[in-house]
Amino acid sequence: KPNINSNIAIIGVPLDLGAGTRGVNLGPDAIRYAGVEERLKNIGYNVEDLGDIPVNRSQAFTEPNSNLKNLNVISEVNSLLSEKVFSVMSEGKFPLVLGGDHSIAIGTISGVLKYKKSLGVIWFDAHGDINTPETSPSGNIHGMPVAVLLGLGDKSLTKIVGENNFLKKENIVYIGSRDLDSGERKAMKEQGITVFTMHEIDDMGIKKVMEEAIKIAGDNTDGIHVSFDMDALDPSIAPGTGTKVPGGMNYREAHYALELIAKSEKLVSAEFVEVNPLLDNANMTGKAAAVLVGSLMGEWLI
Ligand code: NNH
Ligand code: MN
Ligand code: MN
Ligand code: MN
Repeated sequence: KPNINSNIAIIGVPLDLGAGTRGVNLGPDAIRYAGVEERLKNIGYNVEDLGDIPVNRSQAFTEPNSNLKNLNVISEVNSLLSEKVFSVMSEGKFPLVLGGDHSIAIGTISGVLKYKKSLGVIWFDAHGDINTPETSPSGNIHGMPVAVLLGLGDKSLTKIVGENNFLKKENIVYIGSRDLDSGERKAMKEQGITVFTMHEIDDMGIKKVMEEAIKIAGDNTDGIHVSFDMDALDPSIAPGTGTKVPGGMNYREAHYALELIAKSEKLVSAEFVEVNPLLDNANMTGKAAAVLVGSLMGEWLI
C-alpha cells in the first residue's frame, strides 16, 4: 500500500437534484454493488461504510425555472455532508465520498478544508463546474461547485464553506476539460487557474500532465483531494453519466493518472461522482468507478 491513511470511511450521497438528468442519486449503490469496499479490504485497508447522507426530496422541483435549481435541498445535503466529512477526518479516517451529482463537491471539499486549511484539488471532469448563477446556461448547481468553493455565487452555498475557508485558486487544477461554457472560460482565465484540457493530454501525455498537476495541488499544501467526475472518461468506457462529451480520457490514461496521485503519497480524500445507472449498460460506469478507486488507493502496487 502507498502511504495513504489506512482507515477509510465510505459516505454515499444519493443526490441528483443538482443535475439536469434524473438518476445519478442511484450512483452510490451502483459503486457499492461494483464491490468497492471488498476491493479496498483486499489491499489491506480498514473500511467502514457509513451509509448515505439523507436527501429530503419533498422540497424538490418547486422552482423549475430558477437559476439555482433545488437550492434548498442541495444546501441542506451539502451542510450535512460537510459536517460528516469533517468529523470523519477528525477521527483520523480517509473520507471516500460516492455521488451523486457534482454539487456534492461543495460539501465534501468544504469538510476537508475545515480539517486541512491549505488543500490542493485535482478536478477530473469534461466540464469546468465554475459557473455562477449569472453565467450558468442551465441553473443546474452541479455546474457551479468550483465557483462556490472559491467563494463565488449564492450566499446559502458559500456559507457552507465559510468566509475564511475558501479554496485557493492556485491550488486547484483541472484534468480532461473539453466542454467549457463561455463564462467558465472567462472565470478560469481571470482567476489564472491551471487547466489541462484533452488537448494538453494529447500534446504532453498524461504522465507529464500529472507531474505538473501533482506539483500544483501538492507542493505547499496540506494534501490533495481528488474530485473525479465520471464524464472525464470517454463515453465509450463510461456511458452511465448524464452529460457525456466525446473525446475523453481513455482507460489507461485515467488509471495511470490516479496511480501517480497514489504514488505522490499526498492524497487525503476523494470523491467519485455522476454515475447514473439509468443511462448505463450493466453497471459499466459504477464498475469503472470502483476500479478507479482501486488505482487511486494503490491496488496496482505489488
Ligand atoms: N456546464 C454545464 C452547466 O453548467 C454542464 C455541467 N454538467 C456537468 N458538469 N456534468 O460536470 O450546466
Ligand atoms: Mn462535474
Ligand atoms: Mn462533468
Ligand atoms: Mn457545457
